[in-house]
Amino acid sequence: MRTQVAIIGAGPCGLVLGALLAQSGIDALIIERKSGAYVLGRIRAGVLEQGTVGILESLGLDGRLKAEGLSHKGFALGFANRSLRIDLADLTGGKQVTVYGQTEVTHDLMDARAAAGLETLYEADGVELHEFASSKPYVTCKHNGMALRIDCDFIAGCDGFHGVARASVPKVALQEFERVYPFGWLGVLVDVPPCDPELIYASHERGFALCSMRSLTRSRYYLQCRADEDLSAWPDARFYDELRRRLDPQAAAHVVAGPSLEKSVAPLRSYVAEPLRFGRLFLAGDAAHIVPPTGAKGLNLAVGDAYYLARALHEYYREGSDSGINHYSARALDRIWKAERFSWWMTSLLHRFDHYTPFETRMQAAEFGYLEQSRAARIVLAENYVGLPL
Ligand code: FAS
Ligand code: PHB
Repeated sequence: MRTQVAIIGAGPCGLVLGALLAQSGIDALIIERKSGAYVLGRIRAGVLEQGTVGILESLGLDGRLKAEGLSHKGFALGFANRSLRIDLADLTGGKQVTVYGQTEVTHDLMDARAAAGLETLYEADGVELHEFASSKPYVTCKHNGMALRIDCDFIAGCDGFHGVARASVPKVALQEFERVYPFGWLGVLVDVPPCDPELIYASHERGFALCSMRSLTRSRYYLQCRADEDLSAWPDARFYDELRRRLDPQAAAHVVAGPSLEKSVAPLRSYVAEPLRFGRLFLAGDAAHIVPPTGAKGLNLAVGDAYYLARALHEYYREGSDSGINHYSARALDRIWKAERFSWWMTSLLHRFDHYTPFETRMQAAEFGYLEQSRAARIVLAENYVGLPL
């Protein structure tokens, strides 16, 4: 087979990249390890930045998003039995975020790709990357029992943190930055109305809790837990009891218990690989970086990388310029590190760290007190939360 760009991974990064390249008339084949149903079955992000919505709009993929997405102009921070509303619209000159699950974004992207007759190889086994240091890279895999070779001009590694793309780069060529947090998030998806119309990020001495949602009838709750938490020790009843203990009384009183549709533990880490280009191979999305979900940046960063890489490849194919592909890594990393900073800051502020000294615990309280007192501090939080400019 032959394509111009071989995209590894049909998550949001690979699918957005494929859609943007198609808009530029650039041929791209997506090669995905799992089935489409499996990809859709993963419950992940829930909050879209305005820039992400803009990119989906530019692709004509905002129909369902506009009909079903929830516009959120603020959220609450809870700390030591105090609550502080972060008024995003007021603090950012009118910007907001949209609550619309990653599952729905992926669904919309998949449907559009299929409708456009663009090919995705699902359930591709043994994907391997070859010769990406040369001008003639190629990908091999097994699909429907057949051994395939896909010759291409470029390979986009959009295959997530545990993918094959970054793993194909010689370790000596990579510089890796990582912080693994000493806890995880126990997440529950449940068909009950949210306990509050807006998200609540609650810091409590028992641990962090997040009240989010997917719609006005479907809630998404998270509890800070051990990184190696045993799911079987968390029947629904225990989850709701613990959630209520970490929330302010009013929010706690509005938590409706219901049978969980999904329950999982996600580890938290900050991670960046540098650089993001190796000859004809580019890394994008979780293949290149991971943020703790506290700042709701993971999905949005992945879409931002896809936007930058698509622009670079458009310049290469349509304008005959190498400038974009030569600057992709530095340009994407500049935005990635700022999102890493914000996600690390919000995680450090809101979570309970067993190893914290009394001094560090006082620093958390002072940080929250400063947010209460300073509009400037709230503006900094708000402009990062709604998303820095692309
Ligand atoms: P993805 O991991 O989504 O997609 C990569 C794709 O590549 C997958 O479909 C995978 O099957 C495929 N792949 C992997 N190896 C391959 C191979 N060898 N060959 C072919 N294909 C291969 N972000 C938030 O903002 N908020 C959240 O609440 C949140 N919760 C999360 C919970 C979990 C458990 C995880 C793991 C992540 C969460 N994230 C969250 C982050 C998440 O949304 C990612 O940022 C987002 O999925 C990134 O998209 P991609 O870069 O496309 O990577
Ligand atoms: C979610 O709804 O899954 C969600 C929302 C906000 C976050 C993290 C996760 O910061």
